[in-house]
Amino acid sequence: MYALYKKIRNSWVSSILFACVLLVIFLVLFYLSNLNLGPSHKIQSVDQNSVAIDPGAGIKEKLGALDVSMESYDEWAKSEGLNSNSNNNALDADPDGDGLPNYLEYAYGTNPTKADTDGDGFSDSHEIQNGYDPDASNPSARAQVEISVSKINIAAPVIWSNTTDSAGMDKDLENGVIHYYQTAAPGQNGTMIVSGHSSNYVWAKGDYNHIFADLNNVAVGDVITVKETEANGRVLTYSYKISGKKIVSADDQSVFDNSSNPTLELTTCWPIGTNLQRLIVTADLAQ
Ligand SMILES: [Ca+2]
Ligand SMILES: [Ca+2]
Ligand SMILES: [Ca+2]
Repeated sequence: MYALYKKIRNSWVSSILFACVLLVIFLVLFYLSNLNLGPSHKIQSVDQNSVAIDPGAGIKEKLGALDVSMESYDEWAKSEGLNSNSNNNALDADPDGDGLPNYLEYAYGTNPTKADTDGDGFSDSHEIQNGYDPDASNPSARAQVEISVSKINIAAPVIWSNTTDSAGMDKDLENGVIHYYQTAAPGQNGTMIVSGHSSNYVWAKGDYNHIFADLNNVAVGDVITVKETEANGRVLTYSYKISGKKIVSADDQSVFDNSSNPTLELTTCWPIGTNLQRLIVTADLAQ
């Protein structure tokens, strides 16, 4: 009888021990499955083929507000053959009818009397609205974009990602943060989504594996600066003011809602070391 009791007891103890071991293994696997496996960009794919942008509408309205390094407007207008006595010389005139007023032709260094400055088949305004360089003959040339948040000492190149494929984005994230595929271009109406790592595998390549690790330390009112350099040397600087910060679930599709105003959204995986949620920081273009 005692032997039977002992056997049953032992089998109960063994079962409980076995269950505990299974539970520990499960917990370890669960933890590992969430640890660094989801690079920060791993938000679900989005269809934003129809980002509606009015030419120049998202860019600061006044030339004086544009932080562009260049010669004076009058000198430029003269060199471009705009007659100073005609209406064509006005800042908001559009003599070539390409949708870009002169002050934006000036800012981007494009030709105010030619709709397609670089002759690549796409008009100046079309290229700018879609984030292409309007003065580079290669039709797929992009401006160089950098993002900085001085509050948390971040500065990184923004890579124009051409895919929502995870492996492709991972590759792009080795070289900086990524401009999420088919979201708005800098300064333009719509939501420009920029994703970066808050953490990654210790063996992961690249210098930007923790670039957004301090993103939670920003506050409403802090400034995010986006600097865009065209191939012709024109530099345009946009200041976005942080308007909000939130944490959402990893599959929350509202992060892809497209604003009608120029908006910047920074995203990263959260909490650090997991891909369970996303930290989202939104900012509006300072006018
Ligand atoms: Ca024009
Ligand atoms: Ca033009
Ligand atoms: Ca063009």
